[in-house]
Amino acid sequence: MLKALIFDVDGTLADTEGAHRDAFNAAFRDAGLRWHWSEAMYTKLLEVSGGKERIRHYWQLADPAGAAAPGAGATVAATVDAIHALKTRHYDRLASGGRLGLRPGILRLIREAQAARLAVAIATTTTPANIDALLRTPLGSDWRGLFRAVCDAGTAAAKKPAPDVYHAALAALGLPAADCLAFEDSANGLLAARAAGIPTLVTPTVYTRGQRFDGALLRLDHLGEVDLAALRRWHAGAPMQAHWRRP
Ligand code: XBP
Ligand code: MG
Repeated sequence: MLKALIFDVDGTLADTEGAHRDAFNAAFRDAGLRWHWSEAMYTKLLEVSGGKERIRHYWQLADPAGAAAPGAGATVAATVDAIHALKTRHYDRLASGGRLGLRPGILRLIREAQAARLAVAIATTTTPANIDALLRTPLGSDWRGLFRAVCDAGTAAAKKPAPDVYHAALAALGLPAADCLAFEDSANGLLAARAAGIPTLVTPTVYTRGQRFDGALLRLDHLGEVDLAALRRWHAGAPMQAHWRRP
């Protein structure tokens, strides 16, 4: 029986990757780097989960010698950490204050789950700071109270597609995978949830819609809010169709 909904954050709760991309590019400018991630490049780089991992991956591609010995006595890890800290500050500016609204249907689904006494949890690759920047306005400063468990980059070292963060969520919920439903936007997220045995529903974004979602329970444009056309059809006697499309 369904007892919990487990949500990914970036791309699922909200369409955030455009803001992440802007934050990365602002950090590169602050750091005096001539790096710039276009939408097309970022779409490819998103195959690497984790902002720090993504920076390091790009650096090795763009400047192998520099990525091996950054110079001035700095280590690669310290340089990546410094760039990522700049990026996180920019992301907070871009995501806070409700600038990135929740995706269609998310708030409704969370409220309905609460009313039906289902547990709701988060399993994400991103940082606690980024989750707070995104949710503190649309869900309120006490947003953590809505979730039975919040598992993030601080919970599991191994990033998606590793299942670690979903295993942590199942342990925190005290539920078997079969009693849960995961919501994801990316192939890495689907692979992670499926590796943990959790039935998964995907709602891709413009950054992930070209990826493969084999094994998804259902692929949806979004989690649905009826629109006027649907209401008109319903008023004319048609059954109320959610915006749900079989893969
Ligand atoms: C998506 C990610 C994150 C974000 C950037 O996380 O892979 O790395 O792209 O955030 P999710 P950080 O699992 O929520 O889809 O820079 O904090 O990693
Ligand atoms: Mg995601």
